Amino acid sequence: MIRLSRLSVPFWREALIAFAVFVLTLSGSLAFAKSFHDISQKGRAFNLKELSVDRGDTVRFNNDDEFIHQIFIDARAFKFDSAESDPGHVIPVEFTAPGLYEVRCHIHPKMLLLVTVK
Ligand SMILES: [Cu+2]
Repeated sequence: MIRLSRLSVPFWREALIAFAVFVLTLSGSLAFAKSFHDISQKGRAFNLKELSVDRGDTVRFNNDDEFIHQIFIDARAFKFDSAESDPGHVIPVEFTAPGLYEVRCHIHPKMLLLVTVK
């Protein structure tokens, strides 16, 4: 009995430490959980004028028109230049740096979406 109780103290200490590490890892991954945001390209326009996302989030640009679109961002902190996207296709863009970005389509120069990345 004495031997068992001597053995069980370090076991429970290790179990508690392992549990604490597990909880911290879980809360850490929740804090950095990445989200997806859907934007529609329709009628030669984005369905929103502004969007706010968290760093690491992905914006999916859905081509809901009957002709091609494209996505480009040309900022110092973040650049993106997609291929042309056919109707029904999606361009995913992961925003990896905080800032305010002008998202445009080079085919339709009037298309503009302002994305704030926190
Ligand atoms: Cu376009």
